[in-house]
Amino acid sequence: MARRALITGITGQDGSYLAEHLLEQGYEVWGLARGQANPRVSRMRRLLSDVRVVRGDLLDQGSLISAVERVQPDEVYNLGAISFVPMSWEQAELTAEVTGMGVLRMLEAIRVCSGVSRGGSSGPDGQIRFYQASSSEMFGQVSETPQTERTAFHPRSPYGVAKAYGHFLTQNYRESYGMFAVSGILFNHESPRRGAEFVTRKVSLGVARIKLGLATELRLGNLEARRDWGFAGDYVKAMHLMLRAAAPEDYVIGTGRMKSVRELVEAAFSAVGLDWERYVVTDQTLHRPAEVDLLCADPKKARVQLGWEPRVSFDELVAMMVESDLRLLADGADPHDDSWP
Ligand code: NAP
Ligand code: G4F
Repeated sequence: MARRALITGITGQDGSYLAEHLLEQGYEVWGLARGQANPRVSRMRRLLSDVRVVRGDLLDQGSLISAVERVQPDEVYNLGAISFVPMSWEQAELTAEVTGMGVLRMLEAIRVCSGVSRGGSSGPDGQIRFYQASSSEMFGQVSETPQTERTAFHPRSPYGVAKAYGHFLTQNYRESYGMFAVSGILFNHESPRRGAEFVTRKVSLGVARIKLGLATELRLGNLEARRDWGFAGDYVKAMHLMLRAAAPEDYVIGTGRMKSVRELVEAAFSAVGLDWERYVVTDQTLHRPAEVDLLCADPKKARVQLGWEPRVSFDELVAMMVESDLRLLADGADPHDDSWP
């Protein structure tokens, strides 16, 4: 019988790539979707017609219990979150509820539905395996570079704090109840399906608009921040490998290479033969109350234990995103609502 996966955050970037990957592996894939008329559900259904949808919300414990009871999953991937860091200062309580407490509600739904009590559960094969989408934002003001599974957390945003809560809680349910519950500490990963609010997509869309004569400038915040950027399609494979591993462990997932926002901008403009300095305007209002200056993964454990390695390079990723946005805009699509290549 096919394995069954339940994915929260199915309408997001990672949910779409993970669903594609699991369908290719022969899984029956269910996506948890919220809202009575969420337009992102229709967008997801157009791309992924084989995904089955179950209604639920990370703010609503009962809905998660009902979803787990209905789907009877072998694996649950908790990707749902308020994931945009600046929004977490504006709506800190909502971020804590969805990104932090949502993890507790999902773990409780699994615990209650599997009848797991303290001191261990019925054994590894009867268990629902749980993946938590932890984030390199938990490292925040980093104490060492590169960051490993053992690097201390010093989150710099309400989002990072909420993710740290979810991370420790996942570890705690593993230790308290013997659950197969793991966290992937993923560094920034991007794609043509990335939300337009994140810097890589903002840049690829901005470059495409300028190239097509639809805009004359691109306003950005801190150009000196450095990130370890990879391709989302590579990273979802690591999530799956973590849940198929022999033992439940946490892993850092990234490329091990850092680039600045300035280098990102240079690469994106040069992909269409333009000089970025003629178009980019820096805007103080886009700077953050507390910045994470540099994030760089040490993904050695994932390479050695899971056999996972990123395939798409930074330059390939930037070119892929710019080309995709050029096509999208040339076709007249509006990247803010209905456009997933
Ligand atoms: P994304 O595109 O922003 O997707 C977020 C998803 O969360 C959407 O499907 C959204 O659904 C869902 N969601 C929001 N509020 C919800 C609620 N109350 N109940 C249920 N679902 C809710 O994020 P992503 O880039 O795919 O990232 C996936 C996960 O990985 C997130 O947890 C993120 O924090 C984490 N992460 C991402 C990165 C990265 O670089 N991409 C790195 C590290 C960790 P709606 O359509 O209903 O809004
Ligand atoms: O693309 P960003 O908004 O991503 P950020 O804050 O690193 O968060 C992403 O990655 C995390 C993993 O580390 C995830 F957990 C999280 O969910 C999300 O997916 O910003 C990247 C950098 C920041 O330093 C920001 O200050 O780009 C800088 N930046 C400069 N100008 C900008 C802009 N970011 C945005 N969004 N918009 C700008 O105009």
